[in-house]
Amino acid sequence: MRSFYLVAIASLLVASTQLAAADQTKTIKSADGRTTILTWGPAHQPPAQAQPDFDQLDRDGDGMLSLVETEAHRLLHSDFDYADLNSDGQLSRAELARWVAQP
Ligand SMILES: [Ca+2]
Ligand SMILES: [Ca+2]
Repeated sequence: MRSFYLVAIASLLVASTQLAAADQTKTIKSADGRTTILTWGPAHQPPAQAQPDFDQLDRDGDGMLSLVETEAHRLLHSDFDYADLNSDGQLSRAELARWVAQP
């Protein structure tokens, strides 16, 4: 009997967790025919990516980061042209530090 209660409580916990994590939607129709759809739920945040480690990314050890070397850090790679302040096709430590310090 005790195990039945434990299973029941565990099932309720799982169900309530799934309910809390799901987005909820409510449709409201006004008298003038307009429709408003409200959606709420937990904020969707992209997974955080660690700060780029210059020495780890600099695979050939030449002291600069090429576009190919930044492929390991998706955000830096997509922002490469912006981070490459002097547009020489390479990121120096100073350019990377400046990019990391950007808000
Ligand atoms: Ca390099
Ligand atoms: Ca550069």
